[in-house]
Amino acid sequence: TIPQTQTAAIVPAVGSDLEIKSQHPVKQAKDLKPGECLVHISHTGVCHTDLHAKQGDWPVKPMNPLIGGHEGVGRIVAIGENTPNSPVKLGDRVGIKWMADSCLNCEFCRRGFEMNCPNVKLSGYTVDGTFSEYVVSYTNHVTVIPDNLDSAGAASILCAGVTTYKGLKVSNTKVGDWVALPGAGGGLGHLAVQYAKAAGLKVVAIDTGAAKEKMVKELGADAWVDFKTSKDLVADVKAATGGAGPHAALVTAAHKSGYTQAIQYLREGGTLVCVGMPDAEMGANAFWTVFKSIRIQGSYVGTRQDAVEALDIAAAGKVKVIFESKQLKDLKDVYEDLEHGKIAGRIVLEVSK
Ligand code: 8ID
Ligand code: ZN
Repeated sequence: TIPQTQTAAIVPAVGSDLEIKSQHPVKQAKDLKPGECLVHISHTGVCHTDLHAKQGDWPVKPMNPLIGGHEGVGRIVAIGENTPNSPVKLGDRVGIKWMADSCLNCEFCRRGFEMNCPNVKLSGYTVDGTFSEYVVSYTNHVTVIPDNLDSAGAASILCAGVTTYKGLKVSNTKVGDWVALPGAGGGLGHLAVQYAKAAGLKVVAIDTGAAKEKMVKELGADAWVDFKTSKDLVADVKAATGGAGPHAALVTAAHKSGYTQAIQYLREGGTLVCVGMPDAEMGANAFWTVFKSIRIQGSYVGTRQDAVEALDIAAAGKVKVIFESKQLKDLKDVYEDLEHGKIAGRIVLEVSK
């Protein structure tokens, strides 16, 4: 049975403090529209994007009041009446990603740019997200979780995993190439390290602090550069790759400094994949971008298919989310730690049993 109320973490207004409400209403089965499903969330990851949403520091503003969260896993407990050809059924264990829904019929959806659909719904941004026990989602876009992947471990694949997997797909690299990963010790970055190794790439991990260094080395990074202690980061990254610089850089740093140096250390003909989203200029010099034939490529989450593939690779044991478990009520502290770069890997919240 579906309760009338639930616990949810709510941002009442842009930039204001988070409130944990225990009496938040649950949308009942009879009120679901066709194509909607109600998911009972067991686990959700916390992404730096959720912090951007809480702070309202992006040029595209979130709705408020807002329930954030877009790395959720749970069971479908209801499906809207008159939902045609639902690809999922009651009881299925599914994931909710940033892209909660898209029309599937416009030019962008047809071309595999679902995230750019003019009618896209963004979980935890333009529709309520996974920081609540029950969330309304959409049958066409929820992702079935492979049986041999546990929910806590699967959650962060839905954003951090999909996004870095897709970013590497568009990085124009092949087996044996070097990729630099500024932000390697964070939620996205530590999965980028693993997807890159699974793809046969050599990795220069760039981040700061002993905990992140230890983690990325254990995950297979071939070289490490600490961006805070390095005296000449560009020289150190080039040296790590035998002098010529990496073939690609996938930037998941949430600060523009992660971008500025990438153009400088990239190898001629290299690709800069932009994933981290500070609202800032990234400082690409026109002369060097041309002179070195650099390609600059934005990469925004991934499609439904990218989500299936990213989960399959995790289910095959090639990629594992490194996370610490916390509760929904701890979300405030998690945001603080994220803001100060204190989290190596991810935090995954246990929302319900
Ligand atoms: O679709 C997308 N493109 C997408 C999807 C999901 C998230 C983009 N994002 C964005 C988020 O909105 C955020 O801006 O990617 C960024 C990173 O998200 P995250 O991995 O969830 O954040 P984190 O766990 O805080 O990791 C960021 C890491 O960057 C390091 C920090 O130390 C931290 O470990 N870092 C920073 I800040 N500046 C750096 C620098 N100059 C740096 N590492 C290397 N060099
Ligand atoms: Zn995210």
